[in-house]
Amino acid sequence: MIKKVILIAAIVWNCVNAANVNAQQTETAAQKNIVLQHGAHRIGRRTDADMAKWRAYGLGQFIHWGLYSIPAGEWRGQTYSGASEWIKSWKVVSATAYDSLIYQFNPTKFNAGSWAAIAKQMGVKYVTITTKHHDGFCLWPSKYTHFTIANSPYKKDLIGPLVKAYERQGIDVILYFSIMDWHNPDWRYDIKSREDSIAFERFKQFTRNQLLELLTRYPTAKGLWFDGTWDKSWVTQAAFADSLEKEMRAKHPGLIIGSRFRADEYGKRHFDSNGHMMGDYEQGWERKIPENIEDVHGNDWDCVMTVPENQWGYGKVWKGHIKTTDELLEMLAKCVSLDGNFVLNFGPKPDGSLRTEELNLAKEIGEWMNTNKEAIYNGEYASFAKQDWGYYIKKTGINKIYMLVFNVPVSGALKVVTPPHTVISKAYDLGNPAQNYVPEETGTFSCFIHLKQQAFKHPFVIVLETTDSNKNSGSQYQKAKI
Ligand code: FHN
Repeated sequence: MIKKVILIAAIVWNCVNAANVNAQQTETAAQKNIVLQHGAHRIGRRTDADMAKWRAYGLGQFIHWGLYSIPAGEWRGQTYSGASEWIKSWKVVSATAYDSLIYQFNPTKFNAGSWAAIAKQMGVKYVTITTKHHDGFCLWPSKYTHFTIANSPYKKDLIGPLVKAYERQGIDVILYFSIMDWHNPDWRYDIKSREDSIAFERFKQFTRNQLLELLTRYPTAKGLWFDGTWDKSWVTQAAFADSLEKEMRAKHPGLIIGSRFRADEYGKRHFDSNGHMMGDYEQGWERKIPENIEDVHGNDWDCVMTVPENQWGYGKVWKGHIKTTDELLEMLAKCVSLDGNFVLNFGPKPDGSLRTEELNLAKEIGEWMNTNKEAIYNGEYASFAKQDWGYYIKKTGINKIYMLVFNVPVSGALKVVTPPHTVISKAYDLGNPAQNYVPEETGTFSCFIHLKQQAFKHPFVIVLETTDSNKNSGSQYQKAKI
């Protein structure tokens, strides 16, 4: 039965993933005016300091760690495709066999300080850690279930040391929590009988207890990152989820919660039946990035990304295309240029060490960030017409525009079209400020920046210092009369 339910959940998950959440918004944005008790409680962005800090992060790290790191995508000598953290839902593994992995989980090489130092060197400003994934195994010693780290050979809390170590490095912590819980006998995919309903009521209380427990134990965490909220059982709990959200926010002022937590009374997730985003930022950008600023509808958002195609927990074999450092940097640049954050996933091994590929990526991203972080932190959408060479990022309060260059044209000439009344007063390399460029004017509000070399090993950043001007389109540049 449990297997069947898990399988259905897996199918639903795939469908949910396939559907573009953003399209959902466009559909509902016909500005209906449905009276909702449990829809969005705020229209537009949050304006407080906690959210401003979140918005400025730029780069984040995701950590998926749990029992699934032991089989790591393999069972009885066979390798399976699909995300390794979903192995319990596959036909090949029995629930008992999976849950018994708790007796093997002993991450003796785990060192919170060294994970945090790696993240710091990478330039990460926030980390999202799985406290409990869909399998229900808790990395903290929860009072409300035996299925926790306390009953593994390791015995000790993992979340506490991680929170401390990351915060010591100046990195904010967000706690990931899956509502869907394959271990809890009271969890249901759907509620079809009175028994289901009674069991699910118990499950709701269990969920509430665990969430309040997390906020009590780790009061410095900045937010909760919800997952596994697509099941029919949960999307019909609008009143309960809304009241729980209010309770959590009252307990933890400033708490940041994304759009995945709850549905409105019509079962709409992320965006309510009037098309307004629920929660503090849009969580629909999983392994995809918006194309343009219209796609984000003025909302805060972050993109969570895997290194291989779809693998969050540790998998012994990474199949398919493995993203390179430069590809990931381009994703980071694109996200920040469209007012979002970029969060890269890591799947630690069961012994607590990190795989070499991830260590190398962290190192290389960190090296690039070391030179170019000024263009990423606090970065915003720049209102400059997009060009094929890369992305513009601006910063509020200073007259600087950053050109993040990923594709150098064979001509070596980077086209820049400025918004009217913006003039470039200075242009130079962020990594080498002595390297100045004199833009060649090609129109009233356009120019070429001529690069001085043709070959580049890595993406780079050119800074444009700008001033306002009254320059108008008179003189030599005139529109064709057609
Ligand atoms: O099913 C999970 C998946 O395993 C992973 O945790 C990702 C991370 O965003 N979230 C779910 C799918 O949306």
